[in-house]
Amino acid sequence: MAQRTFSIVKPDAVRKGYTGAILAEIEKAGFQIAAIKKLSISREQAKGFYYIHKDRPFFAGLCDFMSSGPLVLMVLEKDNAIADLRKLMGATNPANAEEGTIRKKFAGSIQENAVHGSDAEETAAFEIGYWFAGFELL
Ligand code: 3AN
Repeated sequence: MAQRTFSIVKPDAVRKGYTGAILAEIEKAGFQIAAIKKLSISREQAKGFYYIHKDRPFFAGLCDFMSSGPLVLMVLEKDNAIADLRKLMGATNPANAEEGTIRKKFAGSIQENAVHGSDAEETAAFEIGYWFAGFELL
């Protein structure tokens, strides 16, 4: 059965004009875009989204970065969507990302790493609900 995951084209990739190319990679890999929107988020909204990382040393910088410009929020659907998107994204640090992955192609650094993808079913449910209202997912 199709599974849903949550993804972001982060501000670095939007700024560099990679949105379309990243969406093309995602669709080529068999994902359906169930919902999508482009917006700028506040630092407070970024803090709530990344709350799980609140004690990490990179938290403040990460929230500044995520609120530094527009981003593209998406709900993606396919069989095994969560694991398959993580594979397509590549390692958090683009220096360690495999050839052919989105981060290898488009990410600049461990922080400005072009895309986000949920890491588990519970996080996907939280993240989808954080950014999308029920009526946007009909
Ligand atoms: P992923 O996005 O691969 O699941 P997480 O969940 O460990 O990685 O980290 C969330 C986000 O925090 C990353 N996408 C990246 O933007 C940022 N990040 C993670 N580790 C670091 C780090 N060591 N230094 C700076 N930013 C980091």
